[in-house]
Amino acid sequence: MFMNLIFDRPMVMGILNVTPDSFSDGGRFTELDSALAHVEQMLKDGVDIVDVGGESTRPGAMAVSEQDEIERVAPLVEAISHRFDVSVSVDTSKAGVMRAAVAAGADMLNDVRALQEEGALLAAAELGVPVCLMHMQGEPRSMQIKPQYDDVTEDVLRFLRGRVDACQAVGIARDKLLIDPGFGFGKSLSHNLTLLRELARFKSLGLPLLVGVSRKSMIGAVLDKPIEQRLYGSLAAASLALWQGANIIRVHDVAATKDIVKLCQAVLGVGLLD
Ligand code: 8Y7
Repeated sequence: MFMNLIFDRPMVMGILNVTPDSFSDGGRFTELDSALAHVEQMLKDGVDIVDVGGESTRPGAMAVSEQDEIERVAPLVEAISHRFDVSVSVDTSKAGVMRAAVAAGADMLNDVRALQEEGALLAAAELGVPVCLMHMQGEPRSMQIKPQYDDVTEDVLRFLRGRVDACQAVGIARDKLLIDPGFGFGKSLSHNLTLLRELARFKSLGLPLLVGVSRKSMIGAVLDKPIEQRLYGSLAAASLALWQGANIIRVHDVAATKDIVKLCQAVLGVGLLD
């Protein structure tokens, strides 16, 4: 289903969170049902890719077992890919989840650990689907404690170049890769703002660029606003990213983002990848 990574226009990736339900049996059906209703709404709003995640990677979050993650993600991926004509991305770092997700119909992998977990490189190479390599300093549990860089953009670029090389070394074709500087993942406010200001430098890798800033703390810190009041700030940040060549914007608010993508696209015209 995935359009073989032709980025002639910027795309919107809608975030679908699979929240674990405290009700063991009864909860499952409503959980799946409300997730599918959310996908349906995102499709009406013009979403291009739905990103399904079974592990919380929010700052301070705890790890989830592979089995739990598979049980959360696989049935949902299967239901979405059977029911809807949309590309499905799975947000995971675990080789077993990657295999189960692609078997269930996932079109793309989104790994905040850039395939550094045991067996992940090999799994991605075997599965042959596109993979987004994201930069993170540290682990979610502790990454915001004291992030440090010599030159944040240069350091993140060097890391991503290294991961692209590691992928190519195990036979993952370059045209299957996307990169993402990982806003908010082991970065201070000033690191995040610098990365956004210098985002165009990531185009030097010649790979599609994915950006996720939706409702993140960097927006909250600048505006001094809680999560539910960060939409306008998120749209401004997404516009700045699009202006510098971002190819996919990962967001909660699909309809609003679709408007600014169209606007940016109209101003930029063709040639968004270079
Ligand atoms: C990102 C992400 C999250 C991001 C990519 C949140 C899973 C935190 N952020 N994946 N995931 N890029 N590629 O606030 O920025 O959505 S989770």
